[in-house]
Amino acid sequence: MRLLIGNKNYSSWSMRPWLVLVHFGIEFTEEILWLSGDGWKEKLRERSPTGKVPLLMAEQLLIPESLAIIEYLNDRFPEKKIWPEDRIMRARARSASCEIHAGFHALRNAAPMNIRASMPGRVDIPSIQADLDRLNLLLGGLLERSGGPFLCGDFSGVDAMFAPVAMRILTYHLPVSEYIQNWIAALSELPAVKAWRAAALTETQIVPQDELDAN
Ligand SMILES: N[C@@H](CCC(=O)N[C@@H](CS)C(=O)NCC(=O)O)C(=O)O
Repeated sequence: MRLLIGNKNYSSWSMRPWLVLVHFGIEFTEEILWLSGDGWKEKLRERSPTGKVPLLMAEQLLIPESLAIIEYLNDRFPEKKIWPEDRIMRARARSASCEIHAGFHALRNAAPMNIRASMPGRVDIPSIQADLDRLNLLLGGLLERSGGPFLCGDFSGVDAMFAPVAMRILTYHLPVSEYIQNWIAALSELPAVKAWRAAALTETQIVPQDELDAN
């Protein structure tokens, strides 16, 4: 099984299935396709049917889309319990995962993932306030119900789906509730998250469209 990903510093979508694979101890080979430099878009289109990463290659399948990859891993490795065991909790986890996959556009556009950067005050908070409010309500609700430390108790697919949001909160010092701050603290201690961030910090490539100060 191979996972094609983008730069660990920037590629928020790649981070999600990678965390699931690493955290749940599923063997795979990772391959990075840098999202900058001459002809990177063409190279990506040659490899990925959607022209995007992440892309999982497994059992003669090409599986694009982060959430679909996580669902495939859940089907193939049911013993790993990638989603919460409790059916009600699982429904909440999947619903929240779909919400971040399809929404939070203002937050995602205004605050691109850029792990190695520190840019407090660089994001116009009023322009993303509605997304921050929804985030506080959604994640706060999950954490309150589950009792934490992760969104549904133990680390699961929904934490992986929101992990890049945590990276954005850290980079731009976005104001969030204490519930979310505690969740980020727990997430930051997770070996898979530490490994991803450590690798991101070694990268030197620049993706200008994800650098707020380059725009
Ligand atoms: N909905 C997709 C989004 C994938 C995506 O947009 N990936 C970005 C990198 S983080 C990409 O490949 N961008 C290249 C491009 O848009 O040309 C998913 O969930 O995997």
